[in-house]
Amino acid sequence: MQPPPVTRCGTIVLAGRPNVGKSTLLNALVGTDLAITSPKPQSTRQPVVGIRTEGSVQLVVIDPPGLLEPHYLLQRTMVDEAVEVVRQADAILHLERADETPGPPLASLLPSGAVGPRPVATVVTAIDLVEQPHRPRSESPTFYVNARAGDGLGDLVSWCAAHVPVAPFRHDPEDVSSQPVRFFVEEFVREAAFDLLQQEIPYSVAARVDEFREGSDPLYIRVTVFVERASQKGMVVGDGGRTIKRLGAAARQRIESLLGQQVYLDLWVKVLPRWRKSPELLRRLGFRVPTVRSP
Ligand SMILES: Nc1nc2c(ncn2[C@@H]2O[C@H](COP(=O)(O)OP(=O)(O)OP(=O)(O)O)[C@@H](O)[C@H]2O)c(=O)[nH]1
Ligand SMILES: [Mg+2]
Repeated sequence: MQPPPVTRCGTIVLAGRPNVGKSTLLNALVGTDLAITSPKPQSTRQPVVGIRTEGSVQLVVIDPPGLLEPHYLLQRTMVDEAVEVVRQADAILHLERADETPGPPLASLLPSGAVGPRPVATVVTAIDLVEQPHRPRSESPTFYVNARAGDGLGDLVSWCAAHVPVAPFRHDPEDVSSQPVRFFVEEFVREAAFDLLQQEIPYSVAARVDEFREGSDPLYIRVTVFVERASQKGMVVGDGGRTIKRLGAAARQRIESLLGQQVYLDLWVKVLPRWRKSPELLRRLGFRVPTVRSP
C-alpha cells in the first residue's frame, strides 16, 4: 500500500485596517472575484472564505472586515468577527497600503493576546500606486503586491504554504468557497450599492435573499434591499426606478458570472429603521451580535 500523499491545509487570515486591499487580495489568491471590493472603506461586513488549492496545499483564506474603533453596533459585530477569525487562523497576513504612511503595528489593532504565537507576515498592497513603497515598521517577513493585477503573489503563497500544518484537505479541491451562493448574492447586491450610491447610503444598505427557486431557468432570486430611512428608499429606487434597475443589472452580472447561469434578480426595497444599531434586526440580517460587550 502506498502511504497517503502528504498534504498541507490551514487557514490564513488577511488582517488590517479598512480599505487596505484585503478583499482584492483574497480574490487574487483564489483567482475568482468572490469578495466585494470598493474604494469606499468598510465594504466587507462579514468574513469571506476563499479556498486556494494548488498541488498538495490547500489554503483557506479568510477576508474579515477591517479592524477599526467601533462607533455603533454593526461596527462592533464587524470587529468582533474579524478578531475571532484572527484568533483562529494558522497564520496571519497583516496588510498595509503602499500609498499610505506606515500604519500602527498589528497588535495595536487587536485586543491583547489575539495575535498569540502565530506566524505573521506583512503584505504591502497597491505597490502599483507608488514609485517606491515604504518599509513597514514591523520586523516580520514582508511581501509587496499589486493584488489588482495579481503581481507579487508567488513568494507570498509559498510563505503561506510553509505556515499551514500538514493536514488533509478540508474542502473539495475544485471549491473556491465554503459559503453558500445566497451569501454572495447578498454581497453582490451590496457591492452594486457601494458602486452606485453616494455618501451614507451604501452604509445603510443591507440585502437579504428571500427566495431562491432552485432549478428555475433563468434562476429566480428575490432579494430585499433594506435601507434605514424613507428618503434613502427614494434614492435607491431612483427616478422611475432607474437606480434600482442599474443596481439590479450590476448585481445580476456578478451573480451570473459566479454561477455560470442566467439569473432573474427581483429586488424589493424596504425601510428598516436604524437596523445598524439594533441587536434584533442585526441578528435577523445574519450578523453574530455579541451578547456581552467584549473588551
Ligand atoms: N491600484 C491598486 N488598487 C488596489 C490594490 N488592492 C486594492 N486596491 C483598491 O483599494 C480599494 C480597497 O480595496 P478592498 O479590497 O475593497 O479593501 P478592503 O481592505 O477589503 O476594505 P474593507 O473591506 O472596506 O475593509 C479598492 O478600490 C481596490 O480596488 C492594488 O494592489 N492596486
Ligand atoms: Mg473588504
